[in-house]
Amino acid sequence: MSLAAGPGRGRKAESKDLELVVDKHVAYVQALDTRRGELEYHLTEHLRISGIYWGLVALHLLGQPDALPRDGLIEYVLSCWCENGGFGAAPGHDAHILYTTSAVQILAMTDGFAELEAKNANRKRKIADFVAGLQQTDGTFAGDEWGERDTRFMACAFITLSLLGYMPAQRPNDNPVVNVDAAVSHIRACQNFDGAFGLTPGAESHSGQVFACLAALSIAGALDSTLPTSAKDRLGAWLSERQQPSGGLNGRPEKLVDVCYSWWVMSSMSMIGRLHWIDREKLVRFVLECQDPDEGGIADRPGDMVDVFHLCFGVAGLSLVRYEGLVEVDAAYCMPKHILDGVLGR
Ligand code: GRG
Repeated sequence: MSLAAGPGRGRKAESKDLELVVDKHVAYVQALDTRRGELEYHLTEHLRISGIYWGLVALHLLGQPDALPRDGLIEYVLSCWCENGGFGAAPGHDAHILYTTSAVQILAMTDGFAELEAKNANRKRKIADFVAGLQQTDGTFAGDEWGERDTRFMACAFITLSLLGYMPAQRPNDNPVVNVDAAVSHIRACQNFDGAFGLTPGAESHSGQVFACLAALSIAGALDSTLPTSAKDRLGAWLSERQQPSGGLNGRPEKLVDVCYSWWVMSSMSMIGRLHWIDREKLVRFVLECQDPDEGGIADRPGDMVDVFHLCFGVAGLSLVRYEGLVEVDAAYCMPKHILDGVLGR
């Protein structure tokens, strides 16, 4: 649905007098790049390309995919390319899998793969080689040449490879040797007695890691074989306990609620088919309470400073629970579903 809206118009109030201030959020994202005089702009340079991904996802889901100039986005992404095949967070920064994933997601959302390959027809393959080269013998992925490992990087690897068409199942005869079975075995080893997943085997369960593991399993086509119904029930029970009396969700027991868990928890619930195990109305109300109704943007909790990370994951969480008028999001990729249908040919 298009959002041809006048200034300040919000989405139909779903939660008593609260409404999603769509136009304010769009204007908030558009203004981010004009704040170069502010200290915060420079302090966040180390994650700039992910910031662009968060803003672009929010715009797409809000129904305003063209609110940032396409050519400028693609030019910026290409300026973050590194000779080793990955992307850094900003021009001149070292390549890392986190920023490589954001770069490829932006290119997918802007239909920019032709521009990526315009100067060098092998760039997709070079990115795939960079990602594959980060896999370790135990199936884990390092984030960069320095070797830190984390289940997040597996999700990044599979998101990136699949968007480029380089998962082994997509291109069996021309593949940069990724061992999907070893990765899946490692994810299984990260599952805890409570049904949830941690950063490494034995590490505390955290809903962000649950998302990362389920996204990787889902893209690898191994979700159902890894999690039978009883395992989904146990995980779903742990995830449902993340909802607190305020309606917001936390990432693990005894921690504060945070809007971003409307994504990490709810996308996980979606992937295991248990979205309805959360009180939707209370969650929607909590997310709407975290908006800045005047300037746009969403904060972690009501009254806090807004930022584009929480805007992205707040809006994406609302999309998962089918908030009226939002474009449908894909739970494993955190990108518009219709774009993935095109890129993945599904
Ligand atoms: C495509 C969306 C997308 C992601 C790619 C990077 C990644 C794969 C997944 C990240 C998953 C993750 C670990 C999310 C959690 C982020 C977060 C808010 C961590 C905060 O952790 P703590 O310990 O906070 O600081 P708590 O709330 O536990 O106190």
